Amino acid sequence: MRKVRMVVDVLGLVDRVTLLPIDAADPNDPLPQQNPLGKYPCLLRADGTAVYDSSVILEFLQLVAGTDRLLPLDGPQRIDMLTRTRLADGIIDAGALVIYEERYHDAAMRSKTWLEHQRSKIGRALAMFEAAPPDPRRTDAVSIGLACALGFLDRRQPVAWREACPGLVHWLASFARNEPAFDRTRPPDA
Ligand SMILES: N[C@@H](CCC(=O)N[C@@H](CS)C(=O)NCC(=O)O)C(=O)O
Repeated sequence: MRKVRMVVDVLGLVDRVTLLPIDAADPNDPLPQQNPLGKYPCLLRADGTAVYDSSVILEFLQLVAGTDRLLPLDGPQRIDMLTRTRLADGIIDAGALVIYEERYHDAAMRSKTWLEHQRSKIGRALAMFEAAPPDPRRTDAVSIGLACALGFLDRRQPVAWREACPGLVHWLASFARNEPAFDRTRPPDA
């Protein structure tokens, strides 16, 4: 997942992390043995133990890098930032449910109500970020999470967000100018 690749990049850990391909559709893929939920990203430590999900991996990588520059280790700001990181992650989670519904159900079997339910979550979360975007000059857990969520929406198109959120269009362009790790971690098909 791009968020973890960005965290690895901005914390200067590229030489210490090996990316392994996964195939979620392959029953012999080792991922479900590492993370019983069968979800990625999943980080394997040197001793073979697994760390997931992406937010926990971010905290682990901060510890490894000996910094708190992406997320404060304590204090009220930590709670605000964690909440906003979950809001950004939730955009991807709801977007993935839209995509899975469209991928795994024929058109006649799809639930319009379910799709609308998930799209409304994305819409409300985007509206909240549109009203109060992070500082695009700062790279932290929230801005990384939001940039990756918007990149995901651009790539997979579960909703058309750009027309509805001109402020976030501008925010993403500014953030990408300030943080080159965003472009460096662009998926090959994006
Ligand atoms: N909130 C989790 C989301 C993880 C997630 O849903 N990953 C997707 C890929 S983006 C996945 O593993 N999908 C396969 C599946 O759910 O079986 C995180 O941030 O790590």
